[in-house]
Amino acid sequence: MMLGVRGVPMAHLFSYRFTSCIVALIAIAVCGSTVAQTASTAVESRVALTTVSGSSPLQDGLQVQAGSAQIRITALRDGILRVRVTPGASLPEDASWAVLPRHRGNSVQVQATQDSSSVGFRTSVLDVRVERNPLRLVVRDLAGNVICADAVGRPTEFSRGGFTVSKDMPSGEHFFGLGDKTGTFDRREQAYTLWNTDVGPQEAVDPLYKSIPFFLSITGGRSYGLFLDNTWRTWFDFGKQARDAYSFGAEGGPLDYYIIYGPTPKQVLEGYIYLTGTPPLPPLWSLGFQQSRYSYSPESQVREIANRLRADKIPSDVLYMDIDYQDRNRPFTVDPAKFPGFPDFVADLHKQKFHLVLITDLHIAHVAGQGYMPYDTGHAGDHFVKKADGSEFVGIVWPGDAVFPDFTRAQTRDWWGGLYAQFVKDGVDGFWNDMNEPSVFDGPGKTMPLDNIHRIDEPGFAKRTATHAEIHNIVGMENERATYEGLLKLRPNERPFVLTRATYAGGQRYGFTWTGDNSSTWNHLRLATQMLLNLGLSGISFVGDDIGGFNGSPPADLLTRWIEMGAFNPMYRDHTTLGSLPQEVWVHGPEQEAIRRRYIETRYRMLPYIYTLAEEASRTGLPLVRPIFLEFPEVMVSGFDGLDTEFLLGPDLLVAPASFGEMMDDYAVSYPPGDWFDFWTGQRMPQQPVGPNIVQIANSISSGANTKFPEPAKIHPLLDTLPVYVRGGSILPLQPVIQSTDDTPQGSLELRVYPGKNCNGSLYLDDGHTFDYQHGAYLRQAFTCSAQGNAVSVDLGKREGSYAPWWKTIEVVIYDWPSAGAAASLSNSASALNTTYDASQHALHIVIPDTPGEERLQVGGRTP
Ligand code: MIG
Repeated sequence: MMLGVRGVPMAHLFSYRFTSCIVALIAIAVCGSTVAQTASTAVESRVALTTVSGSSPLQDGLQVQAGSAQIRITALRDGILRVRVTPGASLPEDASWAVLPRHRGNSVQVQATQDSSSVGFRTSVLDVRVERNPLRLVVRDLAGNVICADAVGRPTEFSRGGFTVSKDMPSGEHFFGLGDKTGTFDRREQAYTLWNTDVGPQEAVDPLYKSIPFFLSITGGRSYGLFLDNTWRTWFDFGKQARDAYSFGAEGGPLDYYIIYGPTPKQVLEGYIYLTGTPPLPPLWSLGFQQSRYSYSPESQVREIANRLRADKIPSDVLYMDIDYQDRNRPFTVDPAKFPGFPDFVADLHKQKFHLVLITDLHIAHVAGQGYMPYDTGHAGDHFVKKADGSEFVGIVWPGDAVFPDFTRAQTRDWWGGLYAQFVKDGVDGFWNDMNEPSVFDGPGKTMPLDNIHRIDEPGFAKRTATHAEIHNIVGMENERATYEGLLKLRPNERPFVLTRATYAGGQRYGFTWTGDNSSTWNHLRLATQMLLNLGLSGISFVGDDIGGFNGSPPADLLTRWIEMGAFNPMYRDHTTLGSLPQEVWVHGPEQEAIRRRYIETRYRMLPYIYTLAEEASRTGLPLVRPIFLEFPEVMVSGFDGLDTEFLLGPDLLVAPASFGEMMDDYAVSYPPGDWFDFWTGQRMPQQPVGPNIVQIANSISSGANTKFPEPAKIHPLLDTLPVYVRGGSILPLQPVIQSTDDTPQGSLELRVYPGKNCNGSLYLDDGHTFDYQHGAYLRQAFTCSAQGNAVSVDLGKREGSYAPWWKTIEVVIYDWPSAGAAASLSNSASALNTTYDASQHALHIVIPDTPGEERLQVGGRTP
């Protein structure tokens, strides 16, 4: 067998030509005329890895021979294994678009093990064995629990240039991740294809815009992650075909995967982020409310929207302009008739404290000799993707005939980044990279031909050409990267804001993504939650969905509910399609608008908490919206209940909408372990059973016991209330309402203290848009609280960093306070403090002077 690029069998590079004929495993020659030219390299038999024929220990792992095939298993960290398998003699090129080079090169020493039936090694947390016959890779923890094991009777197999790997799937195993797929939250019993695709509003369509070949597996109290670092068309089948095994594979490219051990889901995610990187800290304004539509145009319409947002006192930060601001849909132009005096217009928006985001699609209009700079310079610099015959590939998209930058070349990304110079000069704040699957209206499968030629010219990679089949899934990510890096160059001390539709594993390093073209239906609102959660579990923290739905026009109640939900999502953007009804906050009249305004105001009140989460994400990669099991892994031990509508914003806020928002039925909230308080009323929620879980029911049935499970308290759905709860033991920083993040809040910083176990909170602040925080210009402070007898004390930690706060006073609000009686004092001063009591909220308010040093607030008299 002859190997082509990156160890890919040559046959595969042409295999797309065979899609219309049935390819027999060995007898490829039945497939018709194109075979002749490849037959000399294509006749390739199936290779299955069935028995170990030799092995040699490595400092950091193990190399195994299985006939002609090789397996190399190495430990990057004690809990992260890399598994590379090749059907031939040598491993493919060791390069990756996803994994950070400095971490891919990491290794730990292992201790070799072997016995008559297996050969393997141990790290400080894992026991790795390759069973000799039949060959199976089995990974256990040191207590002997199987973490991840090749499926019995289903050997790893190469055929037709691709491969299939199968793993055992215990009955209690659940799967998450793979980005924002439609369908259920848990991926079990579903199968998915990863192939970036521009698709419409269907509810269960697959594949979608992104390819993130990483999933998180949870079985009871143990979890691990598996990341298949392969950019080709890949697939995952979590027990749809087989009852007791899951499998994954690709149609080409290297078999190169990572097993990331937990045992908690958070540890798995931390390991995946270690491999693929953290997101940048976004500008604060990008966490404000964003108003978009396809398309606000001309200029007067954008101004009307801006004026109305301010007149109606809808706090808001961002306006978007979609493709119609452009001249004949040509990227990097502005239609001079619709937007005369563009820089003045941008300056006016800034005066109103708005930030402007422009769409800039990757398809460059194919217009030679018309003075269209992006085409002229791109063509002169040879920056466009080629057809197999070497000529510039032209496909039809919005501008008509278009060409496509070859983002796998560093110099092309540089050139692309430079295209933003004029917009940056005009003061445009952020950019939106759409259509980058890439979408090509007249191309096969609505993209470009798979034998189109990309050129890889990138540190860490061999300089070579690659087919579109190999590069397709990373076009979106490299497009966003080119934009991000270009903006950094143009404005070195401004944090770029980039929003992309398509991406690959590691795409979090360059900015935001959204879930694409959803619809204005209740089901799409429901779907959004699991899609955002799974994106977060796939390493992408900064995510959003089109609030109100893209396709169609939402009825009043649906838009209101969606705006309520969006207040608790990372990105908060109202967006809709061409020709739909107006979808701004004020449509449907003042009553609906009042509810919506209250949620947007709440969002702005919560910004200190949300921004603190954003900064945490930039260091850890932890998502802002989290499934309950991420913070409370113990809930998975008693059996996953399929809950897919509740979620946490950070560690402390539980959002609990009805499963089906259009239904009027009362419903029960499942509270995670511990105490919970109503965010709106301050009431402590009665300790209540979470509803019988399946294990409990099964036990009671099998024991013949006539157990009566206590009825959980029910919530009656009300349009103006989205149920939100706060963890007892949290301290939330809030601020007064502002109309834009450009405003300085007036008044006190508010610290809401909810006494309880493990009571803590923190606050991060900086100027919100530059990189000065990297040189000390930030503010960080940690808080704890404790309750002893009838007293509560709140400890404010020593403040870190040199950034000056906007507040002079801090209003501490202690919840769960039973009556007005209280005596409060600060450890650094002898005088008693005034307190006020809010009986309806059971909350005691105490205003203290701002203090950068350590300080303890002591409050006594907590008697019923
Ligand atoms: O084919 O730019 O998902 O958000 O408004 C439609 C117009 C192209 C698709 C994006 C959508 C955007 C729209 N775009």
